[in-house]
Amino acid sequence: MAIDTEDLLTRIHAAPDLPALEAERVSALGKQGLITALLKSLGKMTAEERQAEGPRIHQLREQVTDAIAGRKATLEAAELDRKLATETLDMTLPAAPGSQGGVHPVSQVMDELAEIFADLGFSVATGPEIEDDWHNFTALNIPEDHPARAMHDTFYFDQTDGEGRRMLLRTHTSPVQIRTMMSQKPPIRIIAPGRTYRSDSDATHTPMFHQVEGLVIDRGIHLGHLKWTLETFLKAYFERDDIVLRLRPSFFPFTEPSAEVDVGYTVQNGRRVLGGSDRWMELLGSGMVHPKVLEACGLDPDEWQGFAFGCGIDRLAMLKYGMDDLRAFFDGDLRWLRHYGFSALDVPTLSGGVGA
Ligand code: 2NM
Repeated sequence: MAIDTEDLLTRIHAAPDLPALEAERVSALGKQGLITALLKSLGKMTAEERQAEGPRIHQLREQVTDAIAGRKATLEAAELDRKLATETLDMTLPAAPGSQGGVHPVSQVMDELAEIFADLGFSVATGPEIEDDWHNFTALNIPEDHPARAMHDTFYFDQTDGEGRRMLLRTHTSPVQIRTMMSQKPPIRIIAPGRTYRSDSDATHTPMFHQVEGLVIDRGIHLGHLKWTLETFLKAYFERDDIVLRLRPSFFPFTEPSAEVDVGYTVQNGRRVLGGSDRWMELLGSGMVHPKVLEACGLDPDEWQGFAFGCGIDRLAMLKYGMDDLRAFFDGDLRWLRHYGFSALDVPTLSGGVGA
């Protein structure tokens, strides 16, 4: 059986694309291929014939195999060049007018919080939503038999982590503060916004909700710093100078003393309008970080003090933008989103309208 080697190699080098090259490979080296047939013919030859033909056929196979590999590399490189040249995205193009999509009110409020607190020297800290019970409860001085740990409030996982710790969906963003205190040296000024989870569902509770907590650790920190910080934050957030706060004694395991923070409001045309001190509504929880929490994080309570606070972001959004049903936040109803959503191009800066 004769084979025109020159012709075969020319066809391989001229293969216009990968499928054409593959067809050449099959016709030469496939099960029914010419070179495969030559190799099979070796078995029927005499010893002398085989000695003469064997090396020639094997060399031919090697030559063709190399030619195919070389052509394949060339075609693939050309294909990549073509893609790089044609599949471009011009990042300088303006957004299409009337483009779909927008910023959810919760994201908008998170952006506003980051802006306002950045002006006060706070950075944004984040952490895992799947936590272990040490970071979520124990380090926060929440006792083993505390009702918040109960199965009916906390979503637990069946599995434990590698070290046998019980895993759960964080019930607040406080574990982020714990992780920050353990990994950074004071002074610390952070806010921790994010998703939190509790097994609770009715008109005013969704199983997933958003919280922002704040933490300041430094020397000589006291309740006065806490009250000023919250006042300054709320004045900027609600864009009103007449925000009045009232601190009521309360109890949290992780703060001592603890205070619930009420904000004054009036009712105008059936709507709550923040400002003044006509009526009060509870808005935040707060307090001085408990010495046991500081100690759990390796901080000496005689040297370092701090305050912390927390509140619901969904609640903050409802109050500022006048929504009345929490559940609508997570329904994904396009009409609601278009009505209450924000433009993706609307950057929330204090100078751009949000805040003082
Ligand atoms: C609140 C109310 C009061 C709080 C305390 C801490 C930590 F980690 F520093 F101990 N983080 N967050 C805290 C204090 C949270 O939310 C209603």
